[in-house]
Amino acid sequence: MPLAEGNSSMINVARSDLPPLAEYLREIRALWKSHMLTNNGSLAVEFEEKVRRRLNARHFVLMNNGTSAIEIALSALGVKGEVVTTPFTFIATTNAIIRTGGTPVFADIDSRTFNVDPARIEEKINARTSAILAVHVYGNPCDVRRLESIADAHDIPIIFDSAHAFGVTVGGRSIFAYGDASTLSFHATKVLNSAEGGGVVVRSSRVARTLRLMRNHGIVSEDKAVLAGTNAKMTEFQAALGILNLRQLGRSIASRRRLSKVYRNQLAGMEIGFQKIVATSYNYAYMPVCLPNRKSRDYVYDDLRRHQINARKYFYPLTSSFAHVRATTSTKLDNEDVPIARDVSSRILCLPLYPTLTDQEVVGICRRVHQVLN
Ligand code: T4K
Repeated sequence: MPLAEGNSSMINVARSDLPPLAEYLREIRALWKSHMLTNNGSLAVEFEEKVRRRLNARHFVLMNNGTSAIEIALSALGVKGEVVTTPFTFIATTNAIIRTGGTPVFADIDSRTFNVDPARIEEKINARTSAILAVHVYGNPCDVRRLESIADAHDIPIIFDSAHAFGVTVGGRSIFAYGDASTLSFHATKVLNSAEGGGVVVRSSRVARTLRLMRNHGIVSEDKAVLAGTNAKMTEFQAALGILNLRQLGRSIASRRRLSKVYRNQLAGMEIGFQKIVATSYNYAYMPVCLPNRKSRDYVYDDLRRHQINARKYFYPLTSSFAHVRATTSTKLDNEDVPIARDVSSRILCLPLYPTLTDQEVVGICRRVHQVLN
């Protein structure tokens, strides 16, 4: 049975924003003259500067995706050894630590914000700790001040995986004003997308220089490379998409805000928990809900699937439970150590949320949830 009348197509958890095709063609037309498609072309430079200004950041280094951004940020900050982090995240966060030679050490999360709990982070810090890597889960800001002061007290860098958090502010300030580095993703499923893309915000000019070098093999001139970098450059086609999507971002977030409100109103009174949003200005990146238990979460997930609605269990399972992650951890890892993350992960479900979703579709999704739970 199609959910909304006249719309029998699949409803996915996300749907990429796209600008009008004619606008995109106009934006990329010059490429057919220049034939310069990548290697820090003019559209990439323009997109980088537009993002920097939008985030009010001192430095922003544009890259090819959010995963490279974390890996390169960790390398540029010289992170080696144990990295205290959250298991309630997309696997990219944890893999980036492992791929750069680090060892993830997992700290539990806060049951209301779903972000890593600073008190639990502090317990995990020891002489081998080289950094903190926290995630603004679903774009909801971490306790940035407390995490910064813990990092300062132990003289270690703090990196925020801000893949979900474009444009978010906390305490009236951009969340990108905090930390030694904040990484971004412009993946197709993100609030701001360039199909694939990402980058790193930093305050230090020295680190920004290193990031730029690392993004292009450490090349400084035709006959000189100075460090073992990689290729993390964005193409002109992606940058063009990013520029145009950035232009319509305000409208896109306004639609997300409206739809989130419809969800909250429709689901009110049910046995459903919502994330406690602590942002001053939020981007409504996801619509996570906590069902009463794992069984009901799975029932709702399966029922929605049968009705062509692809909600997603972000983030289940915890990254700490994957075998390749367990194999790298120095601490004897067991999810016993992160009981809140384990509980939230077993009950979480991200419902569809994207600007072109309609109010009627949201009402229909909530009606299904209601039917399953009652
Ligand atoms: N840190 C965090 C906290 C992250 O969440 C992520 C990525 C990263 C770091 C790494 O950033 P990137 O290296 O990816 O830039 C998706 C995304 O691929 C991933 O970017 C995202 N987090 C993660 C939470 O979700 P999947 O495997 O669930 O994606 P997929 O292909 O199932 O797509 C989900 C839905 O989105 C589809 O049902 C339809 C829609 N969609 C998908 C694509 C690919 C579109 O509308 N357009 C598209 O082009 O991982």
